Amino acid sequence: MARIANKQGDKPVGGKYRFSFGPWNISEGADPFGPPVRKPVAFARKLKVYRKLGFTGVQFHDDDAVPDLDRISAKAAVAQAAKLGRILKSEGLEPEFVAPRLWESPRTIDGAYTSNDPACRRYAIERSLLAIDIAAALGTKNIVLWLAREGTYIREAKNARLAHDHLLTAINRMLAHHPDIRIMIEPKPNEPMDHAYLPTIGHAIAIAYLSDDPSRVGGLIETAHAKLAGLDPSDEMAFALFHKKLWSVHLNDQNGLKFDEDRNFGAVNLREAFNQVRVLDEAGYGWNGEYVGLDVKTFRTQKQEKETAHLANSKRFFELMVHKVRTFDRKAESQCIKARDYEGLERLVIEHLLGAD
Ligand code: 3MF
Ligand code: MG
Repeated sequence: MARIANKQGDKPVGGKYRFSFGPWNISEGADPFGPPVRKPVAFARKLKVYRKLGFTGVQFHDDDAVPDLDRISAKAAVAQAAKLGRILKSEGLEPEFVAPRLWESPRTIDGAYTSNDPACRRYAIERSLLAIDIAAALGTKNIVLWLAREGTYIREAKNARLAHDHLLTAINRMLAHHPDIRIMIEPKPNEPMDHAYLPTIGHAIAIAYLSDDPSRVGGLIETAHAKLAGLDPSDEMAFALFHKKLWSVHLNDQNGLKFDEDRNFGAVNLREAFNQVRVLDEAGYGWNGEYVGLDVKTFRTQKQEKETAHLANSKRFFELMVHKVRTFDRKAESQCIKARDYEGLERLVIEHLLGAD
């Protein structure tokens, strides 16, 4: 088995953040109620956008990297991925991760790893092993599992205890397939499922410790997903950081408990954005090569000409927030904490965010 060449993690980047997104973040505006409203942008053209917007990391679904994956041979898929890896290099880009897309095939209708049909479960694992081969050929060791269809609409339809055993089996098969790959679970509590398995980072980390190699199973936290679970995203991140298992983030924002909005980072709740950046910056997130991923989508109402503005904007909001975090008066903060003057602390934070200090 060829070793994966890229050495993410070897080069501290000195507190300077590196940014990534996936091709799905330049979207055509389709939603469940209507067709696309913007013209598709060819993948090669999307790649040209990255550097222009100041991004260097590319996130992939397996079939973003190798289209029609289920219809070509594994050998052809790997060759195509290797070619794409060379293109990325020539564009000055790096693949951040590959995520097996396990939510579109007819064989994943009833779930992928947790399908009630053993043949469908086998398909899901085989496809995931191929995604690992694609990742290796592209030059990344990171595999993301967004467990889109693992869960139920009809609670009695699956044995939830057994479903977790199936998830663990799948994770262990992936770990055994390549000695370098590591798995990042991206928890999400609902949508498309009514209730998803592994809905929070706590669930993800619990299963990581049960796996055959806990050091290679961690998480990716998305702001909107944590908020959909009714949780504070910065506390979710802090929990994963405490376990040294926050290996990527999907920063964005979410306006309450509704469909997954993927709004611009910080656009809904500045204070929550402040606290996410604060937790990340304090913990040295990024020093081991982790990317700041922005899983943001522009609205359906956006015209084609500015269809990438949300990416540049979210990156800018993040950077401005880094400045806010680093210029926060820590001395005044600790005085407030020492005196248990939490009204004073609140005033300090809000005045700082409003630029009144
Ligand atoms: C769904 C998501 C996904 C994942 C992506 C990579 C389309 O809510 O956030 O974005 O991030 O599949 O895991
Ligand atoms: Mg995401």
